[in-house]
Amino acid sequence: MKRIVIFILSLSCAFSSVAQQRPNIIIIISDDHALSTIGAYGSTYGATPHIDRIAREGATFIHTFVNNSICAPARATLLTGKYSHANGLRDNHDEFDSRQDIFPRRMKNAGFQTAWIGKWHLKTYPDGFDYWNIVPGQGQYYNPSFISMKGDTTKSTGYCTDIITDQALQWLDKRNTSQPFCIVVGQKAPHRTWMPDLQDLGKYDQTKFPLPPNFYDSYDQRIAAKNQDMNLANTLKLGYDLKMKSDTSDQLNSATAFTQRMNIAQRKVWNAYYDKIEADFLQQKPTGNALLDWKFQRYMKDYLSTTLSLDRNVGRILDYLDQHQLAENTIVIYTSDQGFYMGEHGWFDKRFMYEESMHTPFIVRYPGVIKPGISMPQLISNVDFAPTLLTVAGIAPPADMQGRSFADLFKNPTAKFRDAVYYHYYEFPGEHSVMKHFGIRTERYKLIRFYGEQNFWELYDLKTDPHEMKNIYAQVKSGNLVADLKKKLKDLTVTTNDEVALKVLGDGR
Ligand code: SGN
Ligand code: CA
Repeated sequence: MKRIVIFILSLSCAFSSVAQQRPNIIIIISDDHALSTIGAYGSTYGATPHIDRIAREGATFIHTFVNNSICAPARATLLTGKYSHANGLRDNHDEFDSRQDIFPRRMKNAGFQTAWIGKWHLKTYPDGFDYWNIVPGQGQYYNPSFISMKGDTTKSTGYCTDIITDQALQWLDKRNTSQPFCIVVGQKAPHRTWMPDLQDLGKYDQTKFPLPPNFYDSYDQRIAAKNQDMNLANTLKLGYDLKMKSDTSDQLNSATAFTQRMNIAQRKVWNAYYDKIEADFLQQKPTGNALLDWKFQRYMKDYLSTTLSLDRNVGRILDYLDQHQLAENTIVIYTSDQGFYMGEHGWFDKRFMYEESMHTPFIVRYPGVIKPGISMPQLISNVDFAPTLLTVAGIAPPADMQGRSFADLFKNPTAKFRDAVYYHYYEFPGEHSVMKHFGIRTERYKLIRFYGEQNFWELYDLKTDPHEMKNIYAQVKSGNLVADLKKKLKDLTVTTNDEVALKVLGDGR
């Protein structure tokens, strides 16, 4: 008996010393964070010093793409390492089956302490975590509610980005320090309707934002782009989006809705700021392109102000790691569920396979493994995140995960990875009216197949046309380039077993 006890004790000591060596993992995933507004990706607006710090101390993957640029599907892919058609989450209306094989459950089973805090947005509750505390649906910016593991909902007081971070840090405080941990911090910001923290109101009031070069786009040769409902000119509302009380043009408008959840003190500061903006607007009465420019400027100010708190809270997490001697043995990842349009093509929102929304930030700090400050050019897909995370945790990814681990790139930053990434968007008809499409992006080209009521191809040469304004498909369709890209696309639909795409391609239309 004594011998057995000693054996078990020595085994558990061995396990815990292995556990000590395994890195902790923190994944901060924001919602709709456009690369164009992040310093590490070239933005000059100074909104992201702490995210930029992760980049300075780690690696910035400059070609990371999502396989379906919309929230819930991107989160399902992060969890499962599978494409939307394989994990069942094609659009925001689908329900996620949380009992399926997700990387955090594998980590939990291997001795990691796991948690998901903040925005989850998968309809069903999390399963397979040690701990979770999530905001319902999209969550609220002010005094947000949280759903606990017991299933009850509690309203908190304060600003959501702060509170989600508070909760993450509290969980870290209470965790069992004999185990490595993996925590996902799901921030709501900077999702529509871009409500900044009170302390950040007005921070960009002196900034005049230049229009993106393709702000005025006539959508020539691009039917789906022409038919969308996500443009600043018509879709973006003065009331609903830009908080102007005098806009009563649509049912959704309620500048009062913004302040509904606020307490008196919060509402007072909020109204004082926006009432002044509105008074100025009503005096100027801009029309035509001047009105469009005014909308663009306000959109940029609200959005960037919202990212100030997001970044500040990234800084709080980094500080916590420093103060608790955890920085050296913790991998920190900053990413977003997808990218966002900041006026490119005249748009906000995401969904399209064009660069601004398909592209997502992925910045990782891994002390002692990743050389600080490196820029990684390889094509990465968000389907690769889960197998990579398992690999760095010392767990073999299961064979049916469709993504591939890129953990080797951390040590060998010049190694080759993918030659193409795959994409498929399904939510049509739906909010913002973006037609269904799938396709591939290679280092230089992007081939897109729109299908459904209308069927057509688009092809972009990203080297000569980085803003994706010239669909060259009709010009070059019979050449070798298109034949090669179509073959690559077909191969990916076969290897990923995307039956819907295969059927569309099989139709030969
Ligand atoms: C909400 C937004 C949309 C946005 C979707 C999806 N409308 O419905 O503009 O495209 O979320 O966003 S809002 O009126 O509620 O703001 S996602 O990031 O969750 O996929
Ligand atoms: Ca999102």
